[in-house]
Amino acid sequence: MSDLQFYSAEVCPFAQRSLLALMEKGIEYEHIEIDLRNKPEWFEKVSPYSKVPVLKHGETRVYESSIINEYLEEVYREPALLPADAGARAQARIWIDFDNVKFVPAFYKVLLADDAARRRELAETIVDGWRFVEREALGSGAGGNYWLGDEVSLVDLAVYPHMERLAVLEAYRGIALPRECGAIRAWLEAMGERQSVRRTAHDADYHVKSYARYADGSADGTTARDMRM
Ligand SMILES: N[C@@H](CCC(=O)N[C@@H](CS)C(=O)NCC(=O)O)C(=O)O
Repeated sequence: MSDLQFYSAEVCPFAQRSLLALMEKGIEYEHIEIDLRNKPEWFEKVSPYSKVPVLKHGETRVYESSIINEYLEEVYREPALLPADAGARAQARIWIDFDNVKFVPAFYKVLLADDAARRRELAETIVDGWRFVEREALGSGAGGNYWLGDEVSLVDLAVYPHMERLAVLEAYRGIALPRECGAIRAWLEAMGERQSVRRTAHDADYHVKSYARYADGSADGTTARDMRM
């Protein structure tokens, strides 16, 4: 039995980020699936924020998907998912931060917002963010299939899960990737071919159904509460 336990939920894009890292590194782990609508009582002890993902490694407990991925990167060095050069590593972390701070909150808030003006403002933030990525990252002419070039990295694994869920934004809020974002589309295709993504991905219908309660305002979980703030 593995000394790594991973607490996950199939619907969760944050858990998917860390599943992708576990799979890309070929790490063996015990998968514990949590029903987020009906969390077991013991889960409060495992997860201080009452959220997935959580990783337990012997006596060590790590939560927050980006931090779990950094932990995996430090403990399981091969294959490396961050560049060796400190400057390039810093740039990778800037992109992960961009996703966490700019894109992901806007994704949830635009679904939860009931005010039309606020939705328009958040839609603009999302589309501007995509144009920024197209200009400064994927379409910047650096080359390679992935965010940082030829090798998949923690940036790809952090950003991909919410991008897999683009149909949710389109279905509920009419927000679509602009036509000129061809490099983002090519990146999504390249990601879709990876084994790790194939093993964790779901189709548009699944995602659209999963976010119905965000879009109709009835979501009452910890994530919805946090994102409403
Ligand atoms: N910032 C956290 C977010 C994790 C998160 O929001 N997980 C959701 C599922 S996608 C969750 O467990 N929510 C519990 C709830 O809504 O009650 C991370 O990156 O790990």
